[in-house]
Amino acid sequence: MDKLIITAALTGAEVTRENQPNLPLTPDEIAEAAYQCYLAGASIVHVHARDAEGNPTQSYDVYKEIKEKIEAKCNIIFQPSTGGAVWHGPEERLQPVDLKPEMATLSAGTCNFGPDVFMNTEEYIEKFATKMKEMGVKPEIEVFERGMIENAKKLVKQGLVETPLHFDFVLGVPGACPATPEDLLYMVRNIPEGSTWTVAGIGRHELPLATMGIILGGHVRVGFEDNVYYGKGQLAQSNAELVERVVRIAKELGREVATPDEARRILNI
Ligand code: KMH
Ligand code: ZN
Repeated sequence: MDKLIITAALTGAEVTRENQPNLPLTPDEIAEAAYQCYLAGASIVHVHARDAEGNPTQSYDVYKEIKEKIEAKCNIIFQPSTGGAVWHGPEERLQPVDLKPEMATLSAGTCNFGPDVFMNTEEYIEKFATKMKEMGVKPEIEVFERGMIENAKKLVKQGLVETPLHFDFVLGVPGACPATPEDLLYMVRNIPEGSTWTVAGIGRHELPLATMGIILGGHVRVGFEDNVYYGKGQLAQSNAELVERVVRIAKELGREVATPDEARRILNI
């Protein structure tokens, strides 16, 4: 079994300081949170930028500042979001890909997202994949519903993404696929052979699905984007605290944790 890649999803687009007082928002805060997660054992950092008011932005300049600040501290893999917030348009969302990051997210279909719709038409998906291919960016294929795996397979047939694919199963978003163990197994059984995958359970599902990911040979994403709690009614102190817990569980279960360079080798980047 490969070593465990832990992704820290630090900020997201939906979480606010009201939900989580220690949410990193500014480039300095995001870079410091990334560094603390790196020290804790994360090898990828999934980044959503915020503007000066703390609102989600897909601004090239803000992502550039964050990327440079993280790179000045450590060699964690920088993975910007191209999902942004539900109201961002496709051109806006694609901006961080111009930074030629090692990875970026590629959402593989449309779904309900709480009261909203997270729009990823066939046209968007192909456009995003094409741009990432042009820029040499490894896509992490975000799967919120089972059919999105088929959309990813179509991209392979079209030559728009290279194999082996890397998936992130985001399970438990209200309005999309639930986060039961059966749901995760169903996803894992339907991806192309040789693919790698990570799992991000939303809210209280984060820890049980992370544990499943460790056992099944997948990888794990945790962080305030997905879950702001450490336990029922108890807010986590930091993103790093959530990473540290995954590292402890992995050790107890006999799974070693990957460094960023080991993660690069596992993901072929
Ligand atoms: N904020 C969600 C609507 C991604 O980062 O690629 C989309 C999202 C996915 O978070
Ligand atoms: Zn995200």
